[in-house]
Amino acid sequence: MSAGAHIASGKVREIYAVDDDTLALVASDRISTFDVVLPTPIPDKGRVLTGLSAFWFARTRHIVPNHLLEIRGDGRTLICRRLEMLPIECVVRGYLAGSGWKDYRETGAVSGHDLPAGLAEATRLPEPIFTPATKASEGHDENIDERRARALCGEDRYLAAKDAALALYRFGAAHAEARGIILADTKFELGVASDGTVVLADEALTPDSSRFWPASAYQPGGPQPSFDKQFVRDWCERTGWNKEAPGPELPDDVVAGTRSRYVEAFERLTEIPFDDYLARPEAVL
Ligand code: Q0N
Repeated sequence: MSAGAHIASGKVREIYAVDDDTLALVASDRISTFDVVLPTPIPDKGRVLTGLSAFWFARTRHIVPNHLLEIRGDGRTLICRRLEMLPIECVVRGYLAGSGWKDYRETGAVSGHDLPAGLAEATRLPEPIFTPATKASEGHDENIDERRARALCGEDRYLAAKDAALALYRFGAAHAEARGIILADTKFELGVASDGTVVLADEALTPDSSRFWPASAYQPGGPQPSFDKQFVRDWCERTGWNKEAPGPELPDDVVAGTRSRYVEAFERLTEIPFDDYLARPEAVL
């Protein structure tokens, strides 16, 4: 790896400094479910997420510039431009799920968006909504209203981030829907370049930053199966695990089944054989 200081760790990714202006984002094969990182890796999961992110970065630069400079030959490392990060998570929801569904059920609104009464879980919203959240260093992000988000970012940066996030979601959701995948919601992180431009950072439109649902199973009125993680979740449920760390070791068939779901998401969305990506990661650019 490009030697350099370790800047940040997520549950499943690491960021290193390459130089003052440049970072290396490295995606591991770790998987988390029910908020716990499992002890068994899913081979190539980090490459699937890295390849998908790079694919979207290459195809959305007309919407908003992004931090990607280069994809490494290992398929799991993105070399990125260093930015001043905005202090909010830019979440866009096209469907009522997760904390959006929870907030709606409790209050009738999500991040200050009053929604029609009587919506069922997993309903498609009339229009996608921007539901910014705080960046919690531990525990769960909290949805915040537009006033708080604007105060945290500054007016101009907030509006640029909101417009970019909504346009990126619409682009990704339309692309995915045409390939049988519902992009229920997604989280973007944006930053500001030295010239003041708002720039897309982090990973984008991956199964780790989004809810991917198989369109073939879509049935509003309850929770939807996750395209990538349902197989792992179902197996974990059957073991009777209490969902506290440490999680269970996964058997080989669950590892293989989960890997093939990640690879299927990659191939459906990119229309590139995953083996071509492994041989030549720049194939997604
Ligand atoms: C940055 N994060 C949080 C681990 C990583 N381009 C950038 N410039 C400056 N800082 C960052 C980026 C990027 N990307 C982003 N920390 C620093 C991202 N976390 C999320 C969880 O996993």
